[in-house]
Amino acid sequence: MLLFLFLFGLALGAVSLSDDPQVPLQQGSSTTLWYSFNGRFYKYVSTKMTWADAEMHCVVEGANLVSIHSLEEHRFVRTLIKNFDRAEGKTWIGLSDIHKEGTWMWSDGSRSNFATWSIYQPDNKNRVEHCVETNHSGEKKWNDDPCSNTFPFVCASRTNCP
Ligand SMILES: [Ca+2]
Ligand SMILES: [Ca+2]
Repeated sequence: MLLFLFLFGLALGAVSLSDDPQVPLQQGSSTTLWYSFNGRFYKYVSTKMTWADAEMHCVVEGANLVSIHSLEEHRFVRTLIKNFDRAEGKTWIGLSDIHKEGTWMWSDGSRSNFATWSIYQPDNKNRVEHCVETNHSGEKKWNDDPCSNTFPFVCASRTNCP
């Protein structure tokens, strides 16, 4: 298993991401670099897309929009984004309630067992907010937004085990 992950990492050209936001990451073309964290691989894409187009972009590369399952993973994703976007702008993640209002699902099919919403969110404003961005407001947490908005996004490989 470890050998597999190692080879998988090599195949993706994965590099380690420092947890320290002050330490610059090894940077390069965001279309080729994947970063590893706890056995999964993550990529920031700076091109602004709708939530669905962002998801399809990730799927073509064998991934999905990122699912986040712990505070540590949330911090890792925030650091990854910050490394490419110093302004820490709004960025799509893989959470949505587009299938059923108020029922939050990750696009990679993983269980929704963690959330870090900004205050007063999710609010389903004007009843049209079904897709989730991170780096909302000063808190840099999550907010539901119209899926047709265009933001940069983070892809991640799927989890291997249920
Ligand atoms: Ca909604
Ligand atoms: Ca909202």
